[in-house]
Amino acid sequence: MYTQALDIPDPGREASLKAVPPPTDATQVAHQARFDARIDADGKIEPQDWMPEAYRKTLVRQISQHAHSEIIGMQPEGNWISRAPSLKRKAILLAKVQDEGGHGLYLYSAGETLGTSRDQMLDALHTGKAKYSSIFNYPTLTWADVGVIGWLVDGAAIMNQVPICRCSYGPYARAMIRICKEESFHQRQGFESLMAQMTGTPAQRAMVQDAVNRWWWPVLAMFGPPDADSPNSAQGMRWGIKRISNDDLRQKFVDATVPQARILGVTLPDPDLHWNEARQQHDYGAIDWDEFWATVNGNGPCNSERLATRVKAHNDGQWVRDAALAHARKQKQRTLKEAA
Ligand code: FAQ
Repeated sequence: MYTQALDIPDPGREASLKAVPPPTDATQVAHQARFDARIDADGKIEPQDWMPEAYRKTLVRQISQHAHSEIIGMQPEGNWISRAPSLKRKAILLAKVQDEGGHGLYLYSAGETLGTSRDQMLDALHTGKAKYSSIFNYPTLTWADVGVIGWLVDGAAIMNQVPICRCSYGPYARAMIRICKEESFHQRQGFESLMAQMTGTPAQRAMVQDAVNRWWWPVLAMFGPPDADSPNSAQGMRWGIKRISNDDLRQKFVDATVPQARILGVTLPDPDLHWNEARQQHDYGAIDWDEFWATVNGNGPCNSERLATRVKAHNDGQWVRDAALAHARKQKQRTLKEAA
């Protein structure tokens, strides 16, 4: 269902590639030719390989935004760890939130292979210069929100991330393989939790429906702006970083989710959502892009709370980093002394 077997070619996209300055001297031209040939042959670029500066910059942007999304994404569900309704649900939720922290670590490590330090990436997050996914600026009001995040947010994340397992940059592609396996468990546990709630009382069913109503549209927006308004897509696809466009992934997600909603017994809050026999896909209603951009630009329901929590956690953890560095220094000195 969350397949990567879909590259949707669009020759028109070549025309809108971002202006990337061509190399000038002969060595650079040869490097560029080798790089282009490897991309055209669907090969991998590794950290030690020559790469255009714009490719490196794009990867640092996307990988660090992705890492930031994973660690900020721990907060909405983390809020519910102390209030999970049973020991079993608490253990599952703890494991899931820890997984998201782990995804952040793999991704910051992948970002570091491009020559940018974790401190630099975190500084960009903490000073509000770097983006993270819009979806994590929405509140988790009830326990049902935790299930809906697993079902819909992780479902959307897998749809977007499975194709990145085939990204042209080796360390990012390899990190995504494990991340996608874990996201798959996250999606299933969310669906299973909602299934349990939907077989409960009318109040529990109403709580699930209310959560679905609040999350559906922000989840659709999570795939990014429409292709026509996506400045990075054409170049990202030319470089094999992005394999499937924002709109095509969004469509695949809607088509995969409608039957799941039917099994759960919830209604997706879109009167325009229906099967289009001619297209063999679902039509769906208009996304509120003003709300999306307001959230991306810092004015969503929880942006300031999320960032403040993150900065506080970082500052509170300073003593741990200091202690680890002091210990490493001592160990190094001891090794040098022994060798002398
Ligand atoms: N939120 O030209 P495009 C998860 C920005 S992880 C905020 O289309 P691109 C796991 C975009 O950065 C979720 N900003 O850009 C989890 C760009 O701005 P810039 C994160 C957004 O890069 C689950 C501008 O709009 N996943 O959920 C968003 O080609 C549960 C124009 O956009 C990833 O990061 C947005 N939703 O495509 C954790 C996956 N969409 O940078 C906890 C990797 C767009 O030029 C609990 N990333 N923007 O200033 C990608 O696939 C891509 O970067 C896209 C955006 C598809 C997000």
